[in-house]
Amino acid sequence: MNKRQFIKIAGVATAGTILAPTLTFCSNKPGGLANNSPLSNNYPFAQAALPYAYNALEPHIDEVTMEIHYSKHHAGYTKKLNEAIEGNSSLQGKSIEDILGGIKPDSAQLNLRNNAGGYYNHNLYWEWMKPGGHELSGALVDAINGNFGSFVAFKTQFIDTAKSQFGSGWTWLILTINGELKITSTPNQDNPLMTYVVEESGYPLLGIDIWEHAYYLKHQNMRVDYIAAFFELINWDVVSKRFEIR
Ligand code: MN3
Repeated sequence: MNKRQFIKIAGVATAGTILAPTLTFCSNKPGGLANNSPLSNNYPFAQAALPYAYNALEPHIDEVTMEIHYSKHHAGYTKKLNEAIEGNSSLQGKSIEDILGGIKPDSAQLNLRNNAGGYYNHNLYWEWMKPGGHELSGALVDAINGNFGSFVAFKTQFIDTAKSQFGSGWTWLILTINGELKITSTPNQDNPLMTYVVEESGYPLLGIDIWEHAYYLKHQNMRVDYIAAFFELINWDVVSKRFEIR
């Protein structure tokens, strides 16, 4: 099946006469999750359940980091996202993907941008990891080989991008509207679905949180050790399913 059939580009004219391509994906999956989570995908947004115990990713990611990351940081983004939408009826019926796709890069939307991104990115981040990881297989193998030359070349580029990101943010493997796989990075809690905001938009297949709160207790300044640890945990089954439903 042609993946492009699943990706439509719509020119969107707004009151501000801004014309920008908007990525439209045929996913009604809650919060971008690849499973059949019963979460509602619109306001009020609920934090995705952590699919394993806080200590399940030891020794790669420690229990205290996971507990603080999930119960403080992610819970905080979720709460603040709902507060940002509370008085905004135009956003209340929208999916999180539609909200992300409509965010404009102006200061009036900065709070929504930060918290919508933080909410969505972490829902995915927990799912992208699994104790013991999961082997890469299926159609994504060919796509990675075709786009990067080899899995080793992909991994090298992903690690180099993540370790050289300045400050807090995320490094992504995205599927572009042209059906290409690319590695990108975004600052803060920006997300590749934020078409108006990011340099290169696309559908996030995989992402790593490279905020220090994700690793500093265990790995301190050795971000590269955390990135290597993340690779031991990647649930490639989830990544592949995100690729295959596009
Ligand atoms: Mn985080």
